[in-house]
Amino acid sequence: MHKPHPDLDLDKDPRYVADVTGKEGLESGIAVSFNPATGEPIAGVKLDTADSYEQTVAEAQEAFKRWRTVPAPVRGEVVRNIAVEMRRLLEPLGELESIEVGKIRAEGIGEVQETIDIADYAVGLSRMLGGKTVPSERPQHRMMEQWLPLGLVGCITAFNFPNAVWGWNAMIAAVCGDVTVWKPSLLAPLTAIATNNIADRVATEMGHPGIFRLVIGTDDEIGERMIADKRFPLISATGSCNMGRHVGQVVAGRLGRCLLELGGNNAVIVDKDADLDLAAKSTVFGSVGTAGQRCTTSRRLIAHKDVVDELVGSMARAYKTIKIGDPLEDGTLVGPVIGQRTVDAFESAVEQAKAQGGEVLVGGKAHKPDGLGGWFVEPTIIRAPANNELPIAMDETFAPILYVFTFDDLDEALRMQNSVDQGLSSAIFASDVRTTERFLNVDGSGSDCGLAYVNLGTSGAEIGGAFGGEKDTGGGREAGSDSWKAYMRRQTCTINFGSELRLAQGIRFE
Ligand code: UN1
Repeated sequence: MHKPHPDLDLDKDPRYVADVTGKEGLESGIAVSFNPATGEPIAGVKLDTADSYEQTVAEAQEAFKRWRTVPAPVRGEVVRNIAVEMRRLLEPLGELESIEVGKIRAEGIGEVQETIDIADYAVGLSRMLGGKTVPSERPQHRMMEQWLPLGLVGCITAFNFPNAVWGWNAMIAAVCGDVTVWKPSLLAPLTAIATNNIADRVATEMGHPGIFRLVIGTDDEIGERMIADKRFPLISATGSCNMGRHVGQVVAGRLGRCLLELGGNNAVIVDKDADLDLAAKSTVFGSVGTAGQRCTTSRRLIAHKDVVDELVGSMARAYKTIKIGDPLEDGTLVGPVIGQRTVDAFESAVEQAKAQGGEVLVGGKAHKPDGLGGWFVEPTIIRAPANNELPIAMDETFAPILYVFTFDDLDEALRMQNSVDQGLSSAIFASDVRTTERFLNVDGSGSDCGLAYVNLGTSGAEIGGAFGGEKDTGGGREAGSDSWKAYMRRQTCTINFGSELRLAQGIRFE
């Protein structure tokens, strides 16, 4: 049986169910979290019901009325202490992620670091949530914008970033004066409970209980209720494009606001003058990191015909040395995928690619590391036929498959890169500034993605820049730049400090 790290206080949480067999269905009111490396149950969590959801949201509304009156820099002080506590618990929390979603240790810890980074960022932001003063056309008038707390933020997260994506939302929302109600993935509820409890405990000790709330349940029971609930002016949702399309429609139907961070189908272009060693190393991390389960994973490699063989050859050699196995063991670079459904999707994509003329250069099979009964696949490289037609590559398969295409002319490479429905992340490796500037062209004719990297891979964004993508990726921006504005309500204020009625547009009404 799993012994939760004592500092995480998981077993003190009333939702935590230590003894589970793994056979409990959701109808039992318990979601069982499985270790994807072993396939064994870790523990269960009690699901919310319609009644407990209602109570949580009602309490969150009360907490919001108090929290919004706290000055923003004082709210920042709460977030600062959350970051201190996250630093203390960095390792146990990162390891819990490894156990629950199969991230290798460095990536589990790296994810918690991302939450610490966003918390630090939010602390600074708490003193910078300013509006601007705009010149008025009328004498003795002042016009200005102010930013006000928005209310309850419904935060829906996926299994693959079970800590940081909440952090991007909750830390910014907190300094903005909002209350976050988090609906985590049922594949990673333990990380969610541990994470949320840290934030809630720190805030409560500082006299601000109830700013960070959790609702745990199925999409049908809790997710649908939340997205349709007018008490959430903002729903921030991360997940598949299909999920986002539905969330977007429901929230738009009640004229709420959505922040969507959906699928990616990210390409790396490698030109003939690129530093191939750098391109190879970066693309290996981009495609096999997190077992290919990042929205930013490199899924397509578009390489110049003069360098494709050398590049893919060195990547294939590197792939063969990658240790697949226990994510907590030293030296492992690829842990499990999240479950059997992912193994099935992986196998189906490989079969389709072969049927479409793709050639499997390395990998291509499900995998069983010694002594581990969980869900693993081999990192895979598949080369598209010479005509570059490989329809399966237009889909995002959430697994470590990299499809290789070849180009001769940069415009052709850009066309290929932009030809997918999603628009999250993109990268180019090249040495000629004319090539890289063509890729970043401010006229918009280069990469059509929300993230564009030069001489680095598609994944691994740092905090501070706005994160998100265009087209079917949903258009939302989180984690940096002016993304805080999504969590606030803008008010344009006009003040007449004279004693005459002056109408805009020069209208006289006498
Ligand atoms: C995700 O996969 O949903 O840029 C987020 C990255 C990470 C975030 C990924 N910082 O790869």
